[in-house]
Amino acid sequence: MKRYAAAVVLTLMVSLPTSALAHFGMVIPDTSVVSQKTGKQVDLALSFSHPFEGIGMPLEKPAEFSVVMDGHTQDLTKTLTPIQVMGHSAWASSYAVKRPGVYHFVMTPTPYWEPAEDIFIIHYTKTIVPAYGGEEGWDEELGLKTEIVPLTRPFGLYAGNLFQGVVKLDGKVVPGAEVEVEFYNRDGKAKAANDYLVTQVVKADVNGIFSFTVPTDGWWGFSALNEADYQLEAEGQKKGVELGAVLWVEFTKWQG
Ligand SMILES: [Cu+2]
Repeated sequence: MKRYAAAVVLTLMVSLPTSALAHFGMVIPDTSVVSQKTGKQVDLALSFSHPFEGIGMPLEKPAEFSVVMDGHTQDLTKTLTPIQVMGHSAWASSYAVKRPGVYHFVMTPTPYWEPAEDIFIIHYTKTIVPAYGGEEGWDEELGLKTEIVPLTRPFGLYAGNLFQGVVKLDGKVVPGAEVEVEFYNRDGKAKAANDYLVTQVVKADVNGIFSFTVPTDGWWGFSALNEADYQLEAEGQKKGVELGAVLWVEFTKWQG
């Protein structure tokens, strides 16, 4: 019996893809740019998922969901309604954009207890949507606990563009920060020839700056991971907390 159990554990370890560990907070709007053509309404889906593999996890109602424009924050937490994303509980919000500008949508989830990794996970997740030609403020730092501040304008991007950002934790740059990158494989058409191709990894330089060339069109998530300087309690014990700074960016196919 014992040998059988050991064999089962070994099999699980061997077959568990490395990517099974790459969770991503997700904030995905139905349009990456608001214009007269799209109309003023932006519908957003908030989830906690494995975006390439299409495997969902339950997302409790976020502690906060807000939109920041030109330094002003508007709390949208009350607008959240339950939906399903990848077969798990997720949240929807809707926002009417009335003025030109750059709108930063930010989700602060409640801590997610992950027994498989023996840690809590909190992914501060944002996406940045410009409206009616507005462009000021795309590089704004919001002052989140941890945050990717874009160095490349995070909209109006082509597939094949280089994307750069700065990883910040408590307002300070994080030299050598690890950034996981994953494609939102919404229609499931993308296939990974091996597990390393599900989640790609880059490291920030000494100034906390990371660079990634995006190979194809669609939504791409960048997730900078750091360990919190505090612990939370689970199963009667103090446990570590993984803080993720996640940014979702859409890249568009070249036309012509
Ligand atoms: Cu997971």
